[in-house]
Amino acid sequence: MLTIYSDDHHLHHGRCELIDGQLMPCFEKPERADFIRERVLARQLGPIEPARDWGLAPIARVHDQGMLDFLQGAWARWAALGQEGDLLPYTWPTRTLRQQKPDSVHGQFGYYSFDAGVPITAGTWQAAYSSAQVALTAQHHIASGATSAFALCRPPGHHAAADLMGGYCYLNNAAIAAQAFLDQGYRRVAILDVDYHHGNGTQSIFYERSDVLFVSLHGDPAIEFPFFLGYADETGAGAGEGYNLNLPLPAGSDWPVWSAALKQGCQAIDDYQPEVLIVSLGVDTFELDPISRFKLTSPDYLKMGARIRALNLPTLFVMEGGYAVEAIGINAVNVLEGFEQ
Ligand code: Q9C
Ligand code: ZN
Repeated sequence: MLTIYSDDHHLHHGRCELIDGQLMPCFEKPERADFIRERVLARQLGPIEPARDWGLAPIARVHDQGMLDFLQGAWARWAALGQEGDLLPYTWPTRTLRQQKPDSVHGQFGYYSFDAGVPITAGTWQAAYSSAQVALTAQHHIASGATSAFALCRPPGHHAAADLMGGYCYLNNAAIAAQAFLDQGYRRVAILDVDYHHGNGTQSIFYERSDVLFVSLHGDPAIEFPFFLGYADETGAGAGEGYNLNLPLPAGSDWPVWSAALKQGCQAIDDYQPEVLIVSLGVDTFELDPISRFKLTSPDYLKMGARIRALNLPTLFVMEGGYAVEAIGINAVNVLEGFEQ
């Protein structure tokens, strides 16, 4: 399988996030993609090619121009104020507050984010832009006839909505790729999100549309991030009614529980008869993941890949989460190897 990769992800390295009342080093760090790349090489999965530059237009097909302008320009505005530490949002326009964009960089960051897990550093825009180009380059290979491709994206994307960043995500790589397929003439795209966390951004982008089926397996939002979306009764709206399937699972879910939900999700995808499948590939379902509560083992990821292959669809894998860095390469590449066998 072909892997698309850009070194630009190193340009994004946030310092800290707030967890359990403590400032901790960011879990979403450059080593994640480095370990995956090393595993792709070690297992001889296939060639690794650089991203091509498809410009901003395919990104702007999904994201709000105001948010893109903010993300692109935020660091320069912050640095012009004499600041050097990471830019982090800390106030949001929630209930009782006005839903309008303020003038200041902090006010605008709150306007375009839903949590504090999105540090902006000097290189964040370039890294996020290149991550989207990685997804678009892999998308191009599939549209050109490849049956599979791996977009080794970092930073991840599935929590990012059209005009909101959050959950370590800035640009929604999977959604940008899905929209690119549609803009190139595809009529039905399925997205299977296997990251431990609900893909709230992806869901929201396509919630009222029938041309993208979104299926997500994730920790029950009643007890898990992102808390405010991802429940089973979210089935789509308007023209999108029936094209959103959430499969929330309890803490402690292991392969028997998880794979039963995968079977249900795959049935829905099969029924939809898509022309292409995008897998939002998070491996934070791993038993040793430091911020998650599922119990998948490394061999389980081989079975996951095999089950996805049985859908018999051209398949674009887009990297999302996974924070047990020593195992992230093994687990992510196991999915790809399980798919190929
Ligand atoms: N105490 C992705 O996997 N915060 N994002 C968790 C745990 C947010 C995860 C805090 C987790 C976001 C792409
Ligand atoms: Zn996740």
